[in-house]
Amino acid sequence: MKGYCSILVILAILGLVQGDLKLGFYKSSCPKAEKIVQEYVNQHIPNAPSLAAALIRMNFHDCFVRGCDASILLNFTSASGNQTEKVAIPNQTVRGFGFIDAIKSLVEAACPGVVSCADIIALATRDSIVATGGPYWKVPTGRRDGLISNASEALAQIPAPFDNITSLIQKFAIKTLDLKDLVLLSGAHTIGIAHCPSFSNRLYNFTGVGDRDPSLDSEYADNLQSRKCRTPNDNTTKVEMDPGSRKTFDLSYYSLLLKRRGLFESDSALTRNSNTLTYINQLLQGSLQNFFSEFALSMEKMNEIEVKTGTSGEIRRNCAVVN
Ligand code: HEM
Ligand SMILES: *[C@@H]1O[C@H](CO)[C@@H](O)[C@H](O)[C@H]1NC(C)=O
Ligand SMILES: *[C@@H]1O[C@H](CO)[C@@H](O)[C@H](O)[C@H]1NC(C)=O
Ligand SMILES: *[C@@H]1O[C@H](CO)[C@@H](O)[C@H](O)[C@H]1NC(C)=O
Ligand SMILES: *[C@@H]1O[C@H](CO)[C@@H](O)[C@H](O)[C@H]1NC(C)=O
Ligand SMILES: *[C@@H]1O[C@H](CO)[C@@H](O)[C@H](O)[C@H]1NC(C)=O
Ligand SMILES: *[C@@H]1O[C@H](CO)[C@@H](O)[C@H](O)[C@H]1NC(C)=O
Ligand SMILES: CC(=O)N[C@H]1CO[C@H](CO)[C@@H](O)[C@@H]1O
Repeated sequence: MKGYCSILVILAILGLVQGDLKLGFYKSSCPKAEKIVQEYVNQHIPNAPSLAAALIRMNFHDCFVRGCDASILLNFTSASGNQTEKVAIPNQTVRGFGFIDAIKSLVEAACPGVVSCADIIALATRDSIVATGGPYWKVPTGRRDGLISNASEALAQIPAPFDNITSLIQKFAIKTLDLKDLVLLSGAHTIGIAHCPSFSNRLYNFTGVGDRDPSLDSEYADNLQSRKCRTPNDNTTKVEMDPGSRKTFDLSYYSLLLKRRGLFESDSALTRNSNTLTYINQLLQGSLQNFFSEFALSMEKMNEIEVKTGTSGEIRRNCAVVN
C-alpha cells in the first residue's frame, strides 16, 4: 500500500514537472489573463459574430498540425521560410489572425512573456462560441507555443472537404479522435461559411465527365448552381454551410445531412457509415443541451492533441514569429 502511494506521489510530481494542462494555469503567474481574453471577446464578438466561426476553425486547424501550439499563427520560421501552415491551401480561408494578435497585445501588456498564443487561441475560441449562444467547454491551460510550422504538413493532415469517410476516420484517429468526435466536431459546420471551390466539383464535374454528385439533393444543387456558384471556377462567393441558421449553434446541420444537403463531400460522407449515422440519429433524437455537452467533451479532447507543456516550445512574444 505504502509503495503504491509513493508511486502515485511520484507520478503526480512527474505530472507537475511535465506541466500538464490544468484549469487556471495562469492563476498566480497572470491572474487577469483569462478575464482579459473574455472581456475582449465579449466586447468585440457581438459586432463581428462571424469571427466565432473563424476562430473555432483556426483552433481545429492549429490542433491538427503539430498539436495545439499556435503553429498556425506563424508567418515565418527559419526552416520553412514563409511556407508555413498559414499558406497551405486549407488555411487560405482561415480568418481571425488580427483578433488573436490584438488579445495577445493586451495580455502581454499585463504579463509579458507569460501566456502562450496557443492558450489564447483555445480561450478566445471557447469564449467567442459562448458569446454567440453556443456550447461552453472547459479550457485547461498551460500549452506552450511551437517553433515549427510547415505548409506541407498542414496540407497532408488537415482533412479536406473532398475526403471520404475512410480518410476522415483515419485523419481523426491519428489525432486520437474517434468516430463520435468526428461526428460531433463536424457539427461546428452549423455555423459559418464556405467558398465555392470547397464543393463546386459536386455541382459541375464530380467524376470528370461534367457530372454532379448524385448524393447531393438535386433541388439544393440547383439552387447552389443558379444562385451561388454560378460558374465552375467562382472562387469568391461565400455560401452558408447551414442555410438559414448559419449564426446559430444548433442541430440543423445534422438534419440537413439526412436530407442529403450536407455541403461538402466530407459532411455527406458522415451519413454513409453505419456508426457515424447512428451518432447523427442519436444527436437528432436528443436535446440541444445533449449536443452541447457532447460537443464540449470532443472539444476538450481536441484541445489536448499533442500539446507542448513544461519546458518544451516557448511562450511566443509575437504570435506571428518565433522569439
Ligand atoms: C471533418 C473534417 C472537416 C473538414 C473536411 C472541414 C472542411 C471545411 C471547409 C472546406 C470549410 C470551408 C472553407 C472555405 O471554403 O472557406 C470549413 C469551414 C468551417 N469549418 Fe470545417 N472541416 C472539418 C471539420 C471541422 C471541425 C472539427 C471544426 C471545428 C470544431 C470545423 C469548423 C469549421 C467552421 C466553423 C467553418 C466556417 C469558417 C468561417 O465561417 O470562416 N470544421 N471546414
Ligand atoms: C503576419 O502576416 C499577417 C498576414 O497573414 C500580417 O497581417 C501580419 O502583420 C504579419 N505579422 C508579422 C509580425 O509579420
Ligand atoms: C515539411 O514537412 C514535409 C513533410 O513532412 C517534409 O518533407 C519537409 O522537409 C518539411 N519542410 C521543412 C522545411 O521542414
Ligand atoms: C516568401 O519568401 C520568398 C523568398 O524567401 C520571397 O521571395 C517571397 O516574396 C516571400 N513571399 C511572401 C508572400 O512574403
Ligand atoms: C478514400 O480516399 C482514399 C484517399 O483518397 C482512397 O485511397 C480510397 O480508395 C478511398 N476509399 C473509398 C472507399 O473510396
Ligand atoms: C471535368 O474534368 C475533366 C477531368 O479533370 C476535364 O477534362 C473536363 O474538362 C472537365 N469538364 C468541365 C465541364 O469542367
Ligand atoms: C480566383 O480566380 C481568379 C480568376 O479565375 C484567379 O485570378 C485567382 O488567382 C483565383 N484565386 C485563388 C485564390 O485561387
Ligand atoms: C491569413 C493568411 O495568411 N492567408 C494566406 C494563405 O495563403 C495565401 C496564399 O499563399 C496567402 O496569400 C494568404 O495571405
